[in-house]
Amino acid sequence: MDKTPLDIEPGEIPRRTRRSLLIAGAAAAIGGGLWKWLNSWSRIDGLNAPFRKVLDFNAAIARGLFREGTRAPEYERSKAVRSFRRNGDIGLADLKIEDWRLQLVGVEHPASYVQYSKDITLWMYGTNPSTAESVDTGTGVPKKLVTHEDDAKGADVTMKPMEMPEKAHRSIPGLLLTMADVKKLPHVEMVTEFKCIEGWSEIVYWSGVRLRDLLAAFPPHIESASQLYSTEFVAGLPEYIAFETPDGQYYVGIERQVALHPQTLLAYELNGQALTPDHGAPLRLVTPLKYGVKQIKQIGRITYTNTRPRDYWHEQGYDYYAGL
Ligand SMILES: Nc1nc2c(c(=O)[nH]1)N[C@H]1C(S)=C(S)[C@@H](COP(=O)(O)O)O[C@H]1N2
Ligand SMILES: [Mo]
Repeated sequence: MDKTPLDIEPGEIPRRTRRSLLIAGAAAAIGGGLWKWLNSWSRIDGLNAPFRKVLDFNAAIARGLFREGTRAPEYERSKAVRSFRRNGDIGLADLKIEDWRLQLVGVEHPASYVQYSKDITLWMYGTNPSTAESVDTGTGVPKKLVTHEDDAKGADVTMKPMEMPEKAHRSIPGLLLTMADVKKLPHVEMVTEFKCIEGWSEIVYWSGVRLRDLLAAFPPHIESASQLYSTEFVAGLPEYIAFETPDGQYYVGIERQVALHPQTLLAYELNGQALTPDHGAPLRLVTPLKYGVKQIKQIGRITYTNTRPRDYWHEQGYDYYAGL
């Protein structure tokens, strides 16, 4: 497979490439961020991304990843825990996976994709009937359908019926991607240490796709992005990526450097098995560069943005960046 700029990882950049990346970075700076590299990237087949042209990833790598060449340690698969601890159930529901869509906001030329929707907020996520509030016929007491005695938070982790957000309706155009769309991106596996701010950590075996491959397949809207960029910044890439659960109850934001990092995944498997609802089915964020609070489970919406997104635990007083 041909190497694309996205395949280049910090630490394995050959000297010649490194020089051309630096030149590219300098060209971007000289051109006031307007320097654009025509990307003939065609690694992903079958994705309807006719405008995947500009993507200034060379400069992104030169300025961001390049400098931030840190990688979290990776482990042998045998070191991974067999049963990963569960913690935090805000915004989680037992979704019908076939009814799930990834809402993607901020792509360039959204209407050019088959996955285009004039208003992604109208998407209805179905939940499995088994998780609807069920009542013990004998006692009339509501049954907890999923409880995890051995969890960090014990029985606090439960599946609740999903309540969709109240709509003071503002329509948002964007894409509605299926799991099949996500799985067309290159599959990657990673065994890394997961750390929770509460003090526990476990080694976990994840599979999924790189977030930066999603960005490459569905490039951000460059005009609006580049307006806000001084020569300091990379044209064509948003400063932040915002994530929300389908019901909007849990939400996080991460910076561009983290979004582009090769160990930042949209994970759909844990120990080689599809994620369970309590671990964030069907798709969650995994990044060993951040504490667990940022690793949002059950993603419903991803938004490319230059404005720092809302963040659930930051609003509760925690550090926004939650970096390790
Ligand atoms: N939707 C959602 N994602 C979430 C949380 C949550 O409450 N809701 N909690 C976070 C916290 S604090 C941690 S430690 C991890 C735990 O992930 P796990 O349950 O798969 O171990 O999920 C993170 N992602
Ligand atoms: Mo956590």
